[in-house]
Amino acid sequence: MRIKNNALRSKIMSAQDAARLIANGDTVGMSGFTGSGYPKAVPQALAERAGAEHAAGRDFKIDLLTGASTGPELDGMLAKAKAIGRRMPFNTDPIARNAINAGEIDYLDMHLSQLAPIAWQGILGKMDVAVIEVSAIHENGNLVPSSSLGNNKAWLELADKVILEVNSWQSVDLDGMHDVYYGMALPPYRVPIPLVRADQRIGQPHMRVDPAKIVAIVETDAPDRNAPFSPTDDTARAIAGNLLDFLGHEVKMGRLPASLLPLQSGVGNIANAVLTGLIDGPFHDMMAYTEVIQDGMVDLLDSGRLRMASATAFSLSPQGAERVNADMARYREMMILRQQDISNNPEVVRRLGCIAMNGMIEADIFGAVNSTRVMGSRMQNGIGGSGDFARNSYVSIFMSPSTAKNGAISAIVPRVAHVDHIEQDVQVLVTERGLADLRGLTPRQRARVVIENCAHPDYQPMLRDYLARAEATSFGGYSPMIASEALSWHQRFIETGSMLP
Ligand code: 0RQ
Repeated sequence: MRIKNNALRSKIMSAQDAARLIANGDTVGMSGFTGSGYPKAVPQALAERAGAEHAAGRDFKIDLLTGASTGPELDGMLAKAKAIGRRMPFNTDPIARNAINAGEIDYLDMHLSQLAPIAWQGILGKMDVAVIEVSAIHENGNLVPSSSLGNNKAWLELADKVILEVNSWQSVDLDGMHDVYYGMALPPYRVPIPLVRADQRIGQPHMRVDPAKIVAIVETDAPDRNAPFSPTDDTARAIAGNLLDFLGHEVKMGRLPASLLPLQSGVGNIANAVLTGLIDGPFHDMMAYTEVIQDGMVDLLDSGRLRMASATAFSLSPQGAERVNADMARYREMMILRQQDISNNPEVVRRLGCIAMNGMIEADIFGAVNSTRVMGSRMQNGIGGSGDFARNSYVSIFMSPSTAKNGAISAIVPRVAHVDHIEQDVQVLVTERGLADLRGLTPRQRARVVIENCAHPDYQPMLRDYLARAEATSFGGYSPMIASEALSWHQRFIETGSMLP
């Protein structure tokens, strides 16, 4: 039995009845981070309800706050039902993405560490309802989180009403994996977070909630989204190889310890390939202080190379989830899931000296990175945790294939069409062609290294030519540019379907 508190058992109801407790215009905080630990039944019932309200000619929309991305049963269904007004802080759902880009959803793309503090400041108004997935409820009313912790603690504290989904698909052995820290406060009462090692626990395993606020409990048995990874291709392997050579070189130079520093790894196939590559690398006794635990990180734990992974959520393939669920009691000894204002906390990331490894859409010759907006305007996903880590890490690495869309797009451009990470927050760029170590280089030096080491040969002559003309004609010589041409590659792609002339 997952719900051990008898008084709370009386609040069990259907998802449809629970969804009726959410009103048009409500601000709703839901659980969920990278497709794990999100509520599965109430959002679907809410989408049905929104459809019925709209059919009857009435408005029905909620403002939706989560940890990060969720699953098709949440973002997808609610977006399809046109039931989302404002959405933050991160989305990867394709239906919601289209609605965001069509201007139908007001999307706020935010640093993931900052949403809970901003909500606490009252900037987002009051939170009406929290809908939180848990894996169990203890006799004393404490909640065992499920496969993500995200902003759940904050939403439980801030919301007027709480709806819980108790999901029996989640392993009972998740109990004890989480570290919920109750010491956060807003300035001027904020104190140092007492975390000095990635493997340290500073809180308690369960979340607290005022039982009087719980208005509904819904029982579910549905799996997390768990998107499969594509098989690692040559490009991903080459990027991983370049990155691992760099890390090995840094150890040799005495700038990194042999066990490296806590690893942060973004999501996606390339990040996964890097983690898999580390299994055969020379590094032992590693730790991860990151956002998500993906399949590659589980492999790395099982190889014995990685000792401990701290994150806020799982982001596993279906096979990966099956494997971890079947052996959760063992993994619990090697994993800690924290709330995202701790997992991504700039103070902690800076103190631990994380090695940040994130994907990008494009970088420019000076090293500024666009992580979010295709051609400068179309939202892909969001900045996610990349900014939390990039600015504060010991070394900040961004990686991407050198081209996209079968070579029609260069990932190395004269100027990025949107800046998520300024050049000061980008120390290393990696593509399958090579690696640019930008530390200690001026903009003009950076430009040469980026073009020669990272750009695709189809685009190198164009980049060299642009730089030479910029150096000759630029208004200022510090970081040379030709303003009328800097974004012309993007414009050419928009007009012709290719950045190549
Ligand atoms: O488009 O889906 O239409 O095929 O972008 O690109 O190559 O599959 O790479 O999965 O690593 O994603 C930056 C989006 C990279 C990701 C980004 C197109 C490409 C494809 C995806 P299709 P790939 P990845 C921790 C850290 C921000 C959040 C973050 C991201 C699609 O890494 O969201 O870092 N980062 N979080 O074709 C046009 C280019 C392109 C391009 C790629 N230059 N121009 N399209 N694409 N480069 C995790 C969390 O925060 C939760």
